[in-house]
Amino acid sequence: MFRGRAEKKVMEAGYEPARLPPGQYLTEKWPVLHAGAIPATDLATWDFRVTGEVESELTLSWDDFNALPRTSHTQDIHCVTRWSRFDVTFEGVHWSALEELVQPLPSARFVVAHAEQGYTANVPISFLRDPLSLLATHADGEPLTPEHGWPLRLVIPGKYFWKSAKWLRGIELTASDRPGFWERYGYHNDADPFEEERYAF
Ligand SMILES: Nc1nc2c(c(=O)[nH]1)N[C@H]1C(S)=C(S)[C@@H](COP(=O)(O)O)O[C@H]1N2
Ligand SMILES: [Mo]
Repeated sequence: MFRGRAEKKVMEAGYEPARLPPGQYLTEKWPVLHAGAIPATDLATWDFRVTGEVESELTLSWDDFNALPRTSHTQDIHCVTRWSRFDVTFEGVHWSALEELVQPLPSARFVVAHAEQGYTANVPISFLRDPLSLLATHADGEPLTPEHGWPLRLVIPGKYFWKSAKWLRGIELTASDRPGFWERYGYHNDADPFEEERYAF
């Protein structure tokens, strides 16, 4: 069976070649990618909001957020610019802890993640409920660095990494799907790396 150079490298590193989505290459380093500048964050004024199709909207301070139950898990990340990194361990709060507090309405079917400076990303609510999703404060055992989204980033499994908003400030539940920042620029709404859903056209 033909294997390209990227797959060969994955095998040489001791992984199943099928673990690498088509058109991607494996990187050991963790590249930094975002639009705009790294925001300056003051934890004293930072807050996190859950809004939209919920029984009760919620605003949490940094201390409130860190009092929520925590979990961690390991997964692969895939950027649409073609790098993939395997086995990144994220630690933070799972959406289920927030869902209990806000109680989504039956109309809540989609999510808009809101980050600093107006960055947004949209997913169906099922991706937030996925056991591998996370509102992450740590990666690989350390607090997130500013360039990787400190103090809080979203981690959405099974999608290109642009859905995983860095510098996350809120989750909005919506009844209908609303394209986020990259989706409005022509990136694919569904963004499944194994289907190579890179661009909408
Ligand atoms: N707030 C914000 N989050 C963002 C982005 C961005 O521009 N702004 N870029 C996305 C893209 S395209 C990728 S690949 C990942 C990169 O995360 P990293 O820099 O931690 O690797 O962040 C995503 N989250
Ligand atoms: Mo990306």
